Amino acid sequence: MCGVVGIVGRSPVNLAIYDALTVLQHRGQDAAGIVTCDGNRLFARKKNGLVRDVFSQNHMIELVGNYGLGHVRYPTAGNSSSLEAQPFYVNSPYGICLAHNGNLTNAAELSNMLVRDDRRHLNTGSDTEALLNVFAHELQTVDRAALAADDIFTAVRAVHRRCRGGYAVTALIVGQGVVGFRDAHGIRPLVLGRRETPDGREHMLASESVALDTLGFELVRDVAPGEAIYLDLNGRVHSEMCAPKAQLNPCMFEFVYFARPDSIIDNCSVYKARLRMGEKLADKILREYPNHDIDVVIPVPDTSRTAAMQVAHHLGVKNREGFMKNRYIGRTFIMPGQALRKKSVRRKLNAIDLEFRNKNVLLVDDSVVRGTTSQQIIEMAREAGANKVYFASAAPAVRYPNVYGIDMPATKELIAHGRSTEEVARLIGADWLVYQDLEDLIEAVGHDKADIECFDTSCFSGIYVTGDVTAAYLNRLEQQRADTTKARSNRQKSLFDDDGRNAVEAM
Ligand code: PIN
Repeated sequence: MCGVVGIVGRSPVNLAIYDALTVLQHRGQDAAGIVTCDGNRLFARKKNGLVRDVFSQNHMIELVGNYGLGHVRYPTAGNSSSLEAQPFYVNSPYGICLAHNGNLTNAAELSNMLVRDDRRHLNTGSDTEALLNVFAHELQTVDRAALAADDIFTAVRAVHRRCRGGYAVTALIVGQGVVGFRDAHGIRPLVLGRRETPDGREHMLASESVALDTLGFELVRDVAPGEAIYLDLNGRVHSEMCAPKAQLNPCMFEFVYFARPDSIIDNCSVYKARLRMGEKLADKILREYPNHDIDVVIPVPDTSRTAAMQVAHHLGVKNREGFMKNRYIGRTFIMPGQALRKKSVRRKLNAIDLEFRNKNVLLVDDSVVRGTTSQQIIEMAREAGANKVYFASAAPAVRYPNVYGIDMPATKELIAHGRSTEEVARLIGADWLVYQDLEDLIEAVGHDKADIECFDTSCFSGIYVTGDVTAAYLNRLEQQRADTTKARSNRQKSLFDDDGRNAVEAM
């Protein structure tokens, strides 16, 4: 997962983009980048690391210009080199930069075609570079110095024809403005906002509405699936539907875990959706265990707190904080000659024994992916003196790989793949385990807005809304993910290993 932002302002946009990236930091902690444009010159800074570490005062001073883009990266298979930090740039035509959240499922075929037929040069294995080159190639056919909105929309139409998968994109065209578009299934989120300034109206495109709130932009609306928005340098907004048969299928995992609870995605409050997930989960617990003996509900920090609160309320039992998170956890130093330390939840979380001693506790987490966190948490609860330890997941069992931009482990590492709920409960050491039902999750999220008819629920259901995900593609992905896991564990063997709050690790 990644976060994107694009702003056309009336004064320098560097600080606004920086602030937006810090608010979107939860969407990716691997690399950050900003590109700004002043007249015909582009200014850029991008590097691996957190936003606060990538940009110094000096870098910020150099990012001049009234329009620009920003990106935070969450590494997906094979792109954690700083060469692949975004935004990407091509000098022809016009000078185009592009930042992308998502994953193209036909990146390999697309890259071959770009090199073989379109004579484009690709320098990395990144699908973002492929997407940018498709966009640039299509704009190349325009035979005039200044682009019209229609020229841009024609190029976006071609992008939708050629690219498959989930993508939310912001692009900057030198001398023209900023363009944003979302794939025809609306899998990845993108919102449009505006604010009035003494110098005139400014517009912003961002992955999540929380970035707009923080900067004093009002949320205008979500970019529709298949729609393109072009923000020109005179403060005008042009928009057009660029994909036939577009239909909204937002990614369910945004609501379950990734998005900030204070964001509104496709007109649905993430916070409210998580409250309803808690209510539905409580109903299921009552159905399956009408005579339960739970004394206390304890969330696994942080995401699950909202759902856990409602689980407790609906069960009519106490809701307590039982685990404290170390907010300042830093690197894991591995000294020469020492054995590699197992990544441990204990470095991050500490149990408040009093809340567990002699009690039957229900632990609530947003999801169970590998099951390693759940297993360690349950062990900690028992060591803290819990009598019985039950576990509830606000999401259904994760059994299939995500191909639309969420970096999940290889299928065989998903604890629920090919296993029943009872088998998973046994493996993680729970007295019993309850997963949210998929229909309940869909109702919990779809509640606010009747026109979200469908979701991308692939990692729970194995159904891929783009219809192009073949067994061969999944096999290739499995291989890549297994290689990435291997490469990561080799990286950990190096002397200094960055161990910040990393979503990859959390998954
Ligand atoms: C982490 C949210 N959440 C915790 C991410 C762990 C699955 N994991 C998904 C649970 S946070 S595991 O609250 O945002 O920090 O099942 O793969 O071990």
